Amino acid sequence: MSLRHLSIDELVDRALGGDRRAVGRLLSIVERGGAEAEQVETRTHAHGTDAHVIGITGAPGAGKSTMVARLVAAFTAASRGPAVVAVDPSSPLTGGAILGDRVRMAEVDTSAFIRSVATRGHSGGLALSVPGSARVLAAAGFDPVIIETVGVGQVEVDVTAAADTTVVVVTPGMGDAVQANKAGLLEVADIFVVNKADLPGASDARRDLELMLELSHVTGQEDASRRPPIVMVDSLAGEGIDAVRGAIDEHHDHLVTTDRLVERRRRRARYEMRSRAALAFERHLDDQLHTSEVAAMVEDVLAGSETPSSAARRLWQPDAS
Ligand SMILES: Nc1nc2c(ncn2[C@@H]2O[C@H](COP(=O)(O)OP(=O)(O)OP(=O)(O)O)[C@@H](O)[C@H]2O)c(=O)[nH]1
Ligand SMILES: [Mg+2]
Repeated sequence: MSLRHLSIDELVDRALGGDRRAVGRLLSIVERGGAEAEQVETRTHAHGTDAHVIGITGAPGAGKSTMVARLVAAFTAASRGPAVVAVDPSSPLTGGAILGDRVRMAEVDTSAFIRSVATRGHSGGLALSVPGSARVLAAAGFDPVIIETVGVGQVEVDVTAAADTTVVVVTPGMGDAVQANKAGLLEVADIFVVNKADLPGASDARRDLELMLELSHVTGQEDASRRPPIVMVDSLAGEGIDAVRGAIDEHHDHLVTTDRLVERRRRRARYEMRSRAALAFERHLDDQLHTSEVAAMVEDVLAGSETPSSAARRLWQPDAS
């Protein structure tokens, strides 16, 4: 039966009841954004707020998907089981290679819900749609919700800001740990994974991370009461996956017992509100740029009768003189 004729309210009712196809449709709506996405949000945001949102990030090819496939299998289904949102820079459209190529779907807990979102063709909206998608999945009863993103650039850091627990994956060789540091991933990491620990140089990667953590400890991390653990993993063989799971659970307990979970979610809400307001304002500005008023301001700036700064101020504060 097709779900196309259903209203958003009906889709939400079905999704909350565990209908996976309805969940899929809602995710498509959230990914498109706009008024319908907001309607979905209104109906779902109060549900599933207990779900643990886990961000997994790292360089392209670090083995994130392979590890996530293993992790999904390791998470015993508490309710409807885990869900994954994979932000996939390489897939042309959704439905590209999602989980690691060598860990076959058959090995993965079939109760998991896997969603791939392509970054290609997205401009800024992705960082906003991913937290929304995570909320839909949580509302539908999936727990934990795992978000996989490539750890380069601002969008990815934005997306990891949507997580309760952030796992940063590095690999032996090529100064991965140093790169992670440069990309600002050291501060956001709650747990480090040295994946591909079967390859030479794994202990060097571990030592690099320890050194950098030592240094950043001096300059001060967000949560000084806790040093992020470093877990050695071979995702192909499935070694170390239980330890990653253990570290994730330990971090969740830490957040709960120290009241940091609510503080993190407060910060997240603030951040998401800011991102949404900024995007809406950018769109508003872009529309403005095509009006005759702005064309006249451009001429004034060119003629030297108005400075760019004062013209800009008139753009965002049209009522100010
Ligand atoms: N030797 C070894 N290879 C691994 C391990 N984990 C993953 N790989 C391989 O590394 C390659 C990349 O794995 P993916 O899981 O697709 O990596 P990814 O980080 O998800 O890649 P992107 O999503 O494209 O950034 C694949 O060929 C994997 O088989 C590991 O623990 N050891
Ligand atoms: Mg991947």
